[in-house]
Amino acid sequence: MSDRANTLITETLKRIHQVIVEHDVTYEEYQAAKQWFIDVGEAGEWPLFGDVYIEHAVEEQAFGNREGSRGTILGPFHLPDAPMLQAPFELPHRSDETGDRTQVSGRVTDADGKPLADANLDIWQADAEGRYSGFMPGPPEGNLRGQVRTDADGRYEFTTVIPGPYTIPLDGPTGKMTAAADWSPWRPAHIHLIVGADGYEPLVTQLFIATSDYLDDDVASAVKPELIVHPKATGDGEMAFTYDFALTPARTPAVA
Ligand code: MBD
Ligand code: FE
Repeated sequence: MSDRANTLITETLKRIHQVIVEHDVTYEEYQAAKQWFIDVGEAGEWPLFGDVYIEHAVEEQAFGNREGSRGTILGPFHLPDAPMLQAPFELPHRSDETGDRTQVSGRVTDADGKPLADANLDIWQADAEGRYSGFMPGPPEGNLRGQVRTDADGRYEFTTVIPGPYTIPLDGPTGKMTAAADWSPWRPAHIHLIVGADGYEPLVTQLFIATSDYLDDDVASAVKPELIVHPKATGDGEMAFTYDFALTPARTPAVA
C-alpha cells in the first residue's frame, strides 16, 4: 500500500508543481490558495468540494464501462437508514410540500432482463427549492428520503415531488471558488438512488428531470444522457415516469 500511496502522492504534487511553473504562480496566489484550503475545512465543505469537482472522474473510472444501467456520483447528501416505505410508497414529505407530484415506477432486472425480486431502492432528493433534509434549513428531518423493495416481478413504485435544481452554497469557499472561476454553481433537478440486490453490484445513480435547467451545465459533471427522464402528466393532476434498472454481478463476493 505504501508503494501505491507514494505513487499517487508524488504524481499529484508533481502536477501541482507543474501548474506553478507553467502559470508562474505568485506568492500572493499561493497564500490565497492556502487560506482557501483552511476555509474549506472550517466550513465543513470538503465532502461538498470533493463530490462536486472530483467524484465524477472516480465514478467514470470505476464504473464507466460496466454492463447494465448507468451509474453516476453519490454526492454528499445520502443518509443511511431511511425508512422502508409501505404501500402506497410515498416518500415522506410535508403536508404542504411544493413541487409536482410524480409517480415513479419500473423494474429491476439483471443484465439479461431477468427480474430481481426484493431488490432495494434507497431514494433521496432535494425539495422543490433544491434543499436536502438533514443538511439545510427548511425541510424537516427525513423529508424526501425512503426505501422501497421490488415485488416478485422485480417491479417497484413510489410517489414523490419533482425536485428543484440545486445550487452549491454561494457564500461558502466552494461557491466562492466557483464564482472566481466564472462557472455556474448549479446542478440540474435530480433524484438520487442506490439500487441493490443480493449478489449484485450496488448501482449508485441519479435520474435527471428532462425539463430542468442546467442539464448541459452541471457543476458536478454528473449528467449522462441515459439518466434523463421525461415525466408526463397522467391526466389526474399528477406526473409519472418509468425507469428500469439493470444490475450486474457483485465485483467482490460478500464477506461473511
Ligand atoms: C448534490 O445534490 C449532489 O447530488 C452532488 C453530487 C453534489 C452536490 C450537491
Ligand atoms: Fe443531489
